[in-house]
Amino acid sequence: MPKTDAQPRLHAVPELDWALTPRQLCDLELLANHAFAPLTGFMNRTDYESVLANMRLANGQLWPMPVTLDVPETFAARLDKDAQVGLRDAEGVLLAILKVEDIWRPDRKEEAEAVFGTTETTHPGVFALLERSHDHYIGGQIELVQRPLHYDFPHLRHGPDELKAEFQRRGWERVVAFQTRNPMHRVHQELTFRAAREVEANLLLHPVVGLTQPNDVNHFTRVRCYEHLLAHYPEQTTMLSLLNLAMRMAGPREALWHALIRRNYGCTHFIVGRDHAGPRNTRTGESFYPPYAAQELLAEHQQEAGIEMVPFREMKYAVNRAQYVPVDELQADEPVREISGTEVRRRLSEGLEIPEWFSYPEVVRELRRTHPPRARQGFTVFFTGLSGSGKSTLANALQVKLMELGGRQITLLDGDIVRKHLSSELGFSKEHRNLNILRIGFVASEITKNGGIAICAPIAPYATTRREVAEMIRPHGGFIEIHVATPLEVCEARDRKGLYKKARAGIIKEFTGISDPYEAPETPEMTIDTTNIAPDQAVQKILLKLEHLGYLSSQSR
Ligand code: PPS
Repeated sequence: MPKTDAQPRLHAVPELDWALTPRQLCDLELLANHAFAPLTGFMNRTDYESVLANMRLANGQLWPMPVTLDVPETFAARLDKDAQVGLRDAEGVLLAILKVEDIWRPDRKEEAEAVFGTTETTHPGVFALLERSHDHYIGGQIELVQRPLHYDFPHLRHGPDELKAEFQRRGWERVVAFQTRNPMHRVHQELTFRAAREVEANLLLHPVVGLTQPNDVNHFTRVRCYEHLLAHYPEQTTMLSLLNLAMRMAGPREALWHALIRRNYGCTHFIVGRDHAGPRNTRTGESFYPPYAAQELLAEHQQEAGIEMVPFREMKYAVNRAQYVPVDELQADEPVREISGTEVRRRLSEGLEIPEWFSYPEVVRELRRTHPPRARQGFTVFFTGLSGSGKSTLANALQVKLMELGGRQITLLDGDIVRKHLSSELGFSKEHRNLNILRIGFVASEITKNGGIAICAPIAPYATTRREVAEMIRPHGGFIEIHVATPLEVCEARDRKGLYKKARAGIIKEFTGISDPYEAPETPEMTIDTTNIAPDQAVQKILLKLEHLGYLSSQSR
């Protein structure tokens, strides 16, 4: 059982406090428990620049990933060198004190290029860096006051010292670690078996439970799945431990980083597969990194890293042998079966069979508990478009139609309703609009999570904010974006509220489409121009779409 520091040590009272973001909180934990050794704090500028340029700290030690503390300019401006900053969790608990060595404004595009090899914000790590992180970094040593507390799965959380002691207690000298952010199925079990056998080592299943990709299966579900799978490993040979890492999805650099972290946990070997920690470009569907780039980088550095890579080859289920076989050991034309991650999600969402050769029934059952078929999931229909485009009319008509079908709880979050009940103090500056949309997103995600239907109809003019809303909702259910693309001329000619006239006269400032931008969605689920279509016809189209996507059950048709 991991220790908790019940008696915080005495420490100086920090001059300023910083509430850590979820990413920073994960980083702090791994800095404090030495999983990020040789780092002893958030990076200063020299180390940061050296890591970007050479994958090494300024003293030459191998380290591929920036570990920085980002803060807004307003906060940075209040700091002097040598200031002490209290690092607190979301509840305000003081976890550590940062002794500031450096305060600087990084070139985050340069960082994206160096670490991720791209500045494309369709890359989740680049998006987090360029669109979600603050524009100043503060670096310095940290003094731990209290370890971050975890209430979930405490029996499976170990720091490096605890894990090393556990290996020693079990007499494990050679340990091969398996990293994952996904549920594990039989193919993963087979490849971990083979890896352990190949290098004659014990096996550590070391899944990441900190921050992974927004649409990943949540770690609570995954850990229950891993526990079921563990029962299928020979006792005494395999161990499960959770790693509270915030992944960056940086492909090759990330793989090397993962290996160094596992070395710090006392592992001697590390499994690296195809496209390790490489995300797909959501626009093109292509991987950001060549499939074996991670293995190549690790092969180059493994000796210096002090941990040996076990590269694994792709495996497929050979039907006639009733077992998984590496693809290069398959006979020509040998019949194989495979089910991709996307196909697993489709089968779960449609309530279809997932065969036993692919996954153990207990694991599938666990996944089904959190991923019921779409017809039993909540969803959000998110209309976006100019004022007067017909969003509210469609949203109202859709609500009524869904109520007529019956059996579902529906909430309408129309632009005007929200501005009255949730955002009455907000105006129409970019900042206020974003706040307004994020509030709508928060409420809609709660409704979706609890199996309800949220219909939102704000203007929502900015693409990145809409994306953020989608990311808040998608892990919990459906997010259907509908662009009400009625042209500006038509909206202006309608001018039901007389606002366009006022906007043209300059009486209303920052008016969307006139004196403020509207960024049209690039890939909405539907586009509806209400110029020549009656609301009930448009709503029929939406209902068909929802049915096609599987969100309306056959009983409610
Ligand atoms: S936003 O950008 O999404 O926060 O806007 P939203 O909350 O949907 O706006 C709600 C209604 O506010 C009226 N209104 C304005 N719209 C755009 N720009 C400016 N400056 C503005 N001032 C007031 C407008 O009638 C919006 O309602 P709809 O239903 O879209 O016409």
